[in-house]
Amino acid sequence: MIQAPISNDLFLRAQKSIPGGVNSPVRAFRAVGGNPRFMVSAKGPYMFDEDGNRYIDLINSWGPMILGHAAEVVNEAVQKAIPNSLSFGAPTRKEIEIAELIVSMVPSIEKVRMVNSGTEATMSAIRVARGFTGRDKIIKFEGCYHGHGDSFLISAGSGAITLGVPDSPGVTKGTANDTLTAPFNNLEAVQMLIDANKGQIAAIILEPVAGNMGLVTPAEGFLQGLRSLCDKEGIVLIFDEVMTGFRLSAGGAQQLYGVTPDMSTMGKIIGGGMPVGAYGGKKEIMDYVAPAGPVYQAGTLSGNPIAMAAGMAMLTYLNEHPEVYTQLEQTTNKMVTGMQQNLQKLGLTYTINRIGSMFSIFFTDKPVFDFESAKTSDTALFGRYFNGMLQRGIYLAPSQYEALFVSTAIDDELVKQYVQANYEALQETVQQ
Ligand code: KE4
Repeated sequence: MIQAPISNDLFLRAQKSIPGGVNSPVRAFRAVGGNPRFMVSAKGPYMFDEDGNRYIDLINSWGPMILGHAAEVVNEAVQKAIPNSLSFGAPTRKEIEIAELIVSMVPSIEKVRMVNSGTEATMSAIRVARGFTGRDKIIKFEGCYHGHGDSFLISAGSGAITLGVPDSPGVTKGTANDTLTAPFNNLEAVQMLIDANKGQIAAIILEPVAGNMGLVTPAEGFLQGLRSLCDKEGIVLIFDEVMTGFRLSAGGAQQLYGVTPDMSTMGKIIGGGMPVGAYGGKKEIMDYVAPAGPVYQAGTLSGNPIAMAAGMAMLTYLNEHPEVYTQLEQTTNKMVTGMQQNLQKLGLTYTINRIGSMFSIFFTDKPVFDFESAKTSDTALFGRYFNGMLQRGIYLAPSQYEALFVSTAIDDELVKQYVQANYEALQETVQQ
C-alpha cells in the first residue's frame, strides 16, 4: 500500500496560504477523493513524490512532456540559455526562429504571436476574431475547455438557441450574452445558432479533438462541416490545439484531419514544459494584432528567452523525428488493446475513446460522442478506479473528464505494468 504522509501534511499546510492548496484546481483531487501527491522530481516516464513513491506518469504535465520528463534535448537548451539572463523584454532572434518553425509546421499559421499560457492564447484569438469581423458573438461547444477566460466559462442556456449563462461567479451576464453554446459533433445545432444570430457571430472555437470532457473525437464530417459553415457565413474558425497541437501530429489535429481553420491556439508542448502559449492564423487576420493593427494584446514575458529555448528544442526535435508519432501510436495501441482485453475478461463494457497518444476510459457502457453522453459515466466508480491505480503507482488524471497523454518514455515493460495495474484496479473497483 503506497503511503504518502508527507504529502498529506504538505497539503494541509498548503491550504493555509494557497486557495485549495493548489495553483490549479484539478490538481487537488477533489473529483476523485484523497489528497494530492506533492512531487519532487521526474525523469522519463516516472514522477517521484515527497514520500519517495514512484509513479508511472500518464498526465505528463497535462500534455507537454511528450518526450517524457526532463528530456535531455530540452534541458540542455534551457541550461545553455540561463547564463544569458532570464528575460530581456526586448525582441530576440530566437523568437523569429520559433515563429518560422511554427509557420512551417502548422497548416493554418502564416503569422503567430507568443503568449504565456493557453488561456492567453484563446482569449487573444477571440478578441482578434471580433476585431477582424466587427462582430461580437462566439460559438463554443459544451464540454470543450479553452482556459479560464470569461468568454469561455459559460454553460448552455436553456433551449438550443438561447444565450449562454455564466458558469462561474464573476463572469458577467453581458459576457455570457456573447457566448453561444452547441453540443459537440452537432452541426444542426450550430446552423440553428447561426440562423438565430445572423451576421453577429465572429468566431466558432473548438477543440478539434476534445480532451476536456474526456477524450471525444470529431464525428465524420463535423470539422469539414464547420469549415464550410464558416466559409459561407464569414465566421472565423478557430481550432484550440493547446492540447492536440504537436501531439496528434507535428501539425496537430488540423494536419491529421486535413481541415484548416482560420486561426489556431497552442500551448503545452509548444513550451516543452515552460509557460508558453501562442495564437496564429491567416496573415490578413493576424495583421490586426497590435502593433501591426488595432487589436491590442501584450505580455511582459511573452517570447521569454528561456521559454523560447525550451520550446524551440522541443518543436525542432518533433519536427525532425516524425517517428515519435509512430512510436506513440504503437505504444498507445498496446495500452488500449490491453485495457479492452481486461474489460472483456472482467465482463465489463466501459467505453474507451482514443486517438494517437490521447485516450480516456469512461465508466459508462454508452458510446461517448459529446458532453451529455460523457456525463452518463459513473464518476464515483472512476474515483475508486483512479485511487486503485494510484495505489499501484500509476498516475492518472484525477477526473473522469480529462484525457491521458502517453510519452515516448513509456516502453513495452511499462505498458505491461500499466495493463496489469488496470486489470487489478478495475477488478477491485467493481468488487467494492
Ligand atoms: P492553460 O491556460 O492552462 O495553459 O491552457 C488552457 C487550455 C486551453 N485549451 C485547451 C484545449 C486546454 O486543454 C487548456 C488547459 N488544459 C487543462 C487540462 N484539462 C490544464 C490543466 C489545468 O487546468 O491545470
